[in-house]
Amino acid sequence: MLRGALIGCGFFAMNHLHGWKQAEGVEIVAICDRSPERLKIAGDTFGISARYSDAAEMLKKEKLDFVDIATTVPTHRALCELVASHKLPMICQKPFAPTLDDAKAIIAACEKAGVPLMIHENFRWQSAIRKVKQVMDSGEIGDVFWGRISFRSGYDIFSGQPYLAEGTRFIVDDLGVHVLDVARFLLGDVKAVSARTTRVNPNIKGEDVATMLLDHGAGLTSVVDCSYSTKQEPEGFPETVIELDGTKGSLRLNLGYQLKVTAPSGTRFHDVSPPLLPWASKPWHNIQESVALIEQHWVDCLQNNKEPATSGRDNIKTFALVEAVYQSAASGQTVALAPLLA
Ligand code: NAD
Ligand code: 89V
Repeated sequence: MLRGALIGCGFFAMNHLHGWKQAEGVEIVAICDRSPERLKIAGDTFGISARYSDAAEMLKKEKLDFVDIATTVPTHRALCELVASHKLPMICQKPFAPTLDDAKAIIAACEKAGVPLMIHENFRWQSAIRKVKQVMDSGEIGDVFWGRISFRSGYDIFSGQPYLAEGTRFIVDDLGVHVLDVARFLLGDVKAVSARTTRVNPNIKGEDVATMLLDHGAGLTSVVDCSYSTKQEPEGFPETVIELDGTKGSLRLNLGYQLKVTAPSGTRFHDVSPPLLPWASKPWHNIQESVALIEQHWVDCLQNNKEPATSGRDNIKTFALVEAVYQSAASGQTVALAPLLA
């Protein structure tokens, strides 16, 4: 049984703890949060008695196999470097780090310590998105030459995550990072990006609408678009809509988790709704399911010495895309990815 510790017991960490409880071969034996209230809620809800307000103290005292970091981004580098100094494998929530240089430093610290690093980039683990990948990989729609990955909503994200209203960067940093990762997962790495962003909601500091054109090379392009200012019926939160055109057919993942596949054999429909896990609640259940799946993947990777799908080395390519989008939106120019990853 792997022994894990969780740092950060806030809003989203409750999903981590439910996911860990459901996962096989793992137990969260200690938790840490600077806030006594958050520690008490998490500790009492999940029956965890080893509680710490200081991560350094927890790492000194506990016998652990890994650490799960679920704090917000300003703390990621310091906490990852601390965990690496104890030579422990770690998961770090998205977004990876405050800057690209910080993300590179985290990767370097983990490689120097010889420990695995997984970024908790969970959208690609949503079962509807995995079904899309499965259809693509079957070859029945042929070679995909165009895609659109879209997340548009008017959901009040700020009540659960108030810090999102405060940053000068918002939707690309917080949500776009997931949607850009889905684009990479389905269509491959990106060579260059061109983007435009704007702020519609006057009550927040950052941008809440973004439109991005990705060049995946070899003529394959995709459009990634995100909005938190879209009033629509039905409300789409938190679903990712996907359109793919291939040389033999096409695929549409529409709102309501309805997948339409057009292939040479005809058109068919699949309901790819995620399961409602016993601890989950709508409309968050697709995200909650993906948390459980990525955590089980981590256990599998640690037990079998495999590299996580969203390792630091993989996820920095998604994180660099976010930086490229902001650079392109600011300059109005197309931005190449290679220099950012050098
Ligand atoms: P939050 O503010 O509710 O929780 C963060 C917690 O970390 C707080 O309780 C805070 O006291 C604690 N904390 C901060 N620094 C600490 C430190 N040095 N030591 C110990 N505890 C510390 O934030 P949240 O909404 O839960 O978001 C946390 C992270 O999860 C963010 O990076 C966010 O982007 C990410 N997130 C991911 C998803 C997803 O689908 N992957 C969804 C929501 C949030
Ligand atoms: O990932 C996040 O931090 C969330 C959500 C998935 C809703 O975008 O804000």
